[in-house]
Amino acid sequence: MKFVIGLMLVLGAAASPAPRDDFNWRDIDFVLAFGDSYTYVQGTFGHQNYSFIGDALNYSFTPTQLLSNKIIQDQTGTSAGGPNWVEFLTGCFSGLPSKCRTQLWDFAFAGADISTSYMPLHHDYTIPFVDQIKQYTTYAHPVLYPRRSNPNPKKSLVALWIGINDINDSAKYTFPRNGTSNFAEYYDLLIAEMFESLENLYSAGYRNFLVVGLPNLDQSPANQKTSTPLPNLSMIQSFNGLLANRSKAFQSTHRGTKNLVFDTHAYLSSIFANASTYGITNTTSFCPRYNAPDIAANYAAYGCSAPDAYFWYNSGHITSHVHRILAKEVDSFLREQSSGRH
Ligand SMILES: *[C@@H]1O[C@H](CO)[C@@H](O)[C@H](O)[C@H]1NC(C)=O
Ligand SMILES: *[C@@H]1O[C@H](CO)[C@@H](O)[C@H](O)[C@H]1NC(C)=O
Ligand SMILES: *[C@@H]1O[C@H](CO)[C@@H](O)[C@H](O)[C@H]1NC(C)=O
Ligand SMILES: *[C@@H]1O[C@H](CO)[C@@H](O)[C@H](O)[C@H]1NC(C)=O
Ligand SMILES: *[C@@H]1O[C@H](CO)[C@@H](O)[C@H](O)[C@H]1NC(C)=O
Ligand SMILES: *[C@@H]1O[C@H](CO)[C@@H](O)[C@H](O)[C@H]1NC(C)=O
Ligand SMILES: *[C@@H]1O[C@H](CO)[C@@H](O)[C@H](O)[C@H]1NC(C)=O
Ligand SMILES: CC(=O)N[C@H]1CO[C@H](CO)[C@@H](O)[C@@H]1O
Repeated sequence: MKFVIGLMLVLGAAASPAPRDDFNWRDIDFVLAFGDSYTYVQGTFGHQNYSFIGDALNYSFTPTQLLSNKIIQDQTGTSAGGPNWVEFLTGCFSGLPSKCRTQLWDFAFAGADISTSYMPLHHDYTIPFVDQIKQYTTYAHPVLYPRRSNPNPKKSLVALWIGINDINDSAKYTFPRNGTSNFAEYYDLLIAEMFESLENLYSAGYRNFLVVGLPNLDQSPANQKTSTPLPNLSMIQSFNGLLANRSKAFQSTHRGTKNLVFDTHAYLSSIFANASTYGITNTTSFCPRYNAPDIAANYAAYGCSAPDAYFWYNSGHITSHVHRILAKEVDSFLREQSSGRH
C-alpha cells in the first residue's frame, strides 16, 4: 500500500499530465467555434456579413436571443459564397444549432484578429478572438449548460481558427515592435495571448481543442503575381510552427486536455497543386463578380467559370468547394485521432 502511494506521488510529480486517450470524434455532439471570416456563419441576431450573434457594440445577448438565433445559409452567410468548413464538418447548415445532430455554436467574427493588444480593429464593431471567448463564457455557456456546471468534455470540441488577419495585417510591420525584434517573436506574442484566453474555456470545463493552422495565403491571387509575396511561406510556416508548439505546451500544462493541430497549409497547398483532381480548374484568380446575387446561375454572363471551379472565392478567401474538401480531411483527421474505445 505504501509502495503504491509512493509510486503515485513520484509519477504525479515527475510527469506532466498525459494527454487524454479517450477522445472520440464520434462521441462529439457539440462544436464550439471561434475565429475570423473563414469560420464565421451568419445568424439572425448577427451583424450582417460578420457574425452569428451580436457585435462589439451589441456585445451581450439574452438567453432567448441565443436560443432562438438561427444559422442563415445563403451567399453571404459565410465568406465563401456557400457553406464553410465548420458547417460541412458538423452538418449544421441552417436553422437552430440545437436542432443539429452535431450542434454548431459559432462565435467567429469576420475580420477578427487575436486581440487589440498588438493589432488594430478592422471596424468598431469587430469582436476579436479573445473577446469572442469572453462573450461566449459570459453570455452563452451558462445558457447552453444550465444544469451542469461543466460541459461533458467527451462530447464537446472547441474549434479554433485564427491568425489569418493577424498575419495579413502585420505583413509589412518593421521591427523592433512591442519588445520583439522579428516576426517569429512577434507572432509568438500574439499566439501566447491566444492560448491565455483559452483558460476561460478550460475553467468552464472544455477539454478538447482543435487548432486549425493558417491556410496557404502565400498562394493568394495577388501573392502569385509577385516575387515578394506577403505573407510569404516562411512567415506562415513560422506562425504555424509556433501555434503547434503553444498547443502542445497547453496540453502538457492542462490536465485532461486533448489538443489537436490540423496542418491546413500542408493540406490546402496539396489541393492547390493537384487542383484538377478535385474539379478545380482555376487556382490563379477569382471571379471579379463573385458576389453578384445571380452568380451561381449566371456566371457565364460575367465571363466566369462556375463558382466551384475556383480555388479562390475572392482576394483572400477560399471557395465553399474548397471548404468542403477541407472539412472532409479535418473529419478524417479527427477520426484518426480518436481512440478505438467507445
Ligand atoms: C453584405 O454583403 C453583401 C454582398 O457583398 C452586400 O450587398 C451587403 O450590402 C452587405 N451588408 C452589409 C450590412 O455590409
Ligand atoms: C504594440 O505596438 C503598437 C505600435 O507601436 C502600439 O500601438 C501598441 O500599443 C503596442 N501594444 C502594447 C501592448 O504595448
Ligand atoms: C518573407 O518575408 C520576410 C519579411 O519581409 C523576409 O525576411 C523573408 O526573407 C521572406 N521569406 C521568403 C522565403 O521570401
Ligand atoms: C517547436 O518546438 C520544437 C521542439 O521543442 C523546436 O525544435 C522548434 O524549433 C519549435 N518551433 C518553433 C517555430 O518555435
Ligand atoms: C498530389 O496528390 C498526390 C496524391 O494524392 C500526392 O501524393 C502529392 O503529394 C500531391 N502533390 C502535391 C504537390 O501536394
Ligand atoms: C481564372 O479566372 C479568372 C477570373 O474569372 C480569369 O480571368 C482567368 O482567365 C482564369 N484562368 C484560367 C486559367 O482559367
Ligand atoms: C489580406 O490582405 C490583402 C491585401 O490587402 C487582401 O486583398 C486580402 O483580402 C486579405 N485577406 C483576408 C483574408 O482578408
Ligand atoms: C441588433 C442591435 O441591437 N443592434 C444595435 C447594435 O448597436 C448599434 C450601435 O449602438 C445600434 O444602432 C444597433 O441598433
